Amino acid sequence: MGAELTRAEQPNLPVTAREVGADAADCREAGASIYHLHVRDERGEPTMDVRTYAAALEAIKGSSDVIVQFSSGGSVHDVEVDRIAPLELKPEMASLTTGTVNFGDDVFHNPRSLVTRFYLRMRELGVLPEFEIFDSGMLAAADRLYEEHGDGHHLHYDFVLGVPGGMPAWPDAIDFLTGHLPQDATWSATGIGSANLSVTRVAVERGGHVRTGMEDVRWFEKDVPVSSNAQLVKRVADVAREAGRDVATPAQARELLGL
Ligand code: KMH
Ligand code: ZN
Repeated sequence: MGAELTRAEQPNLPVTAREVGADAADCREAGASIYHLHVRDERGEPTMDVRTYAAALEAIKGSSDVIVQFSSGGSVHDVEVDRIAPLELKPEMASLTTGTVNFGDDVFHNPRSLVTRFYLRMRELGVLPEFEIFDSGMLAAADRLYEEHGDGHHLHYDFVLGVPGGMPAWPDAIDFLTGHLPQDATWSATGIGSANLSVTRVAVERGGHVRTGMEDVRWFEKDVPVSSNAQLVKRVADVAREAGRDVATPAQARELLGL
């Protein structure tokens, strides 16, 4: 998942601020309420450059009312000092992975000192973390972080299932993880790659929320490449409506998240 995808692999990936702003508006139209954001430089390479984040943020705010969630994970090659820097722009939310995990042949480094530092800075700046849970131990780590440093903010989690090295998209994984959530927490699930649709269905059935996007999914179905983020968002909205649920507006999502 994440910033590792290049435009060479996915020609429709939004790269410039203008493209990102237009993409956010399309996703909002399709039913998204939160926009998880990684940015890329003019060559399409992942970056944590603050000015690039600022330009993207401005473009999104100009085009829609979605909640903007910066990535604090960046790519597996980004270092701590760069990953924390964009938080100074005070997005409403930022992702926060609470432990280290193998990421295919790479390692996504999140030692406890980094996680604590990112968390404290987020709270100082009024940024709501979304705890990114790639494996069950990260849930316990998030609990400990909140016990030690929490200030009463709403707790929101995203279960990322199917990263090679993380928790697989086992059908019972969501039940296991949600069984260990604090009361009143909200959660979403993300199915990586071929697990995208099955994880979406389980999350919707269990009353959770869903995250999707081209950074996590390259194939819409067998031999059919994903054409846009909005295409994936629409599929989630369709699954929700078929199950008798509707999608939240950004205003409703802000209320749920205590923003
Ligand atoms: N690209 C991954 C190493 C996040 O945005 O916080 C991390 C990732 C999670 O995508
Ligand atoms: Zn990400």
